[in-house]
Amino acid sequence: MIGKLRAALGAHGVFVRGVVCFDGGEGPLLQDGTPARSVILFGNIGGSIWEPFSRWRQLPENAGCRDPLDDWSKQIIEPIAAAFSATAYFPSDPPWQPFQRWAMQAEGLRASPLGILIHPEYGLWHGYRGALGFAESIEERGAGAVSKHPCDHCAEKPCLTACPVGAVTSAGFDVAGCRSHLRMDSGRAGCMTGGCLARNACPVGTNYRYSPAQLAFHMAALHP
Ligand code: B12
Ligand code: SF4
Ligand code: SF4
Repeated sequence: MIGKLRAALGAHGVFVRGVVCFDGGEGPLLQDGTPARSVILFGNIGGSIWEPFSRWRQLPENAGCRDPLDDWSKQIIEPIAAAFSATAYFPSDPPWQPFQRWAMQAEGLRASPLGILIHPEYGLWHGYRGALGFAESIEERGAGAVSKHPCDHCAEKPCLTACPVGAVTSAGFDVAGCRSHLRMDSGRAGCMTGGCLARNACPVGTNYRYSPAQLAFHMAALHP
């Protein structure tokens, strides 16, 4: 099944990111109200989704979408959910499913000071586009294999000094401080156009960094 999912989603730049198995009713609820025994996570690696998504977005029928990336993700993942008799979950749909907790279990990732999970190869340049829940356990060889945490080996930690308003600290991320800066002229000209300066400062996975157009898109989607 994993091979079929990889083939179906790969053309869209969406990758199978890992599998989580649950015991004792801990999984999210399936459509029939019973708890899932496993979840398969899907996401982008670097700018993998940007070209397929941008082509879709340029079609006249998609011009008026309010949340185009969420709509695109649903258009490609929901039919696959139906074909596999699975329940689809999406990161922006309330109630928020614990995508990051699942990714920590599935891929062995840990959080960076920014709040987003860091991958030893892709750095901060990856995200989650959806997940499928199943009534049965799915074994995936290699799941949870990543154990190295890049932040433990990063002596200078430039992400902690790059934010102009000090919103990224080792104690956590100051959402309100970040938001108020993004509303100012300096924030509009800086982070809103070129992306979060703290994220950009991270030396890990720079080959996977998003293009300027993708960075600006995500910032606008997050802080309309
Ligand atoms: C709410 C939310 C935010 C809020 C955070 C508010 C807060 N203080 O919690 C805001 C709007 C600030 C935010 C910002 C960003 N987010 Co956000 N966000 C979410 C969302 C929708 C829900 C998180 C949540 O509460 N989950 C519920 C709990 C139960 O799940 P959990 O996994 O157990 O909880 C984890 C999080 O709460 C996390 N956490 C705690 N505090 C913070 C703070 C921040 C900023 C983040 C990102 C996470 C985080 O720690 C928990 C780990 O166990 C998730 C999608 C999702 N469903 O997970 C995306 C998500 C976490 N965000 C993501 C991203 C990429 C971002 C941004 C970089 C977006 C951008 N600009 O491009 C920024 C990062 C900050 C910045 N410098 O701009 C990605 C992270 C991918 C990754 N590699 O880990 C996610 C998974 C969405 C996705 N489609 O992939 N985000
Ligand atoms: S700059 Fe260093 S501490 Fe900050 S996220 Fe990157 S690896 Fe982690
Ligand atoms: S987006 Fe800008 S203000 Fe917000 S945390 Fe990143 S660098 Fe700081």
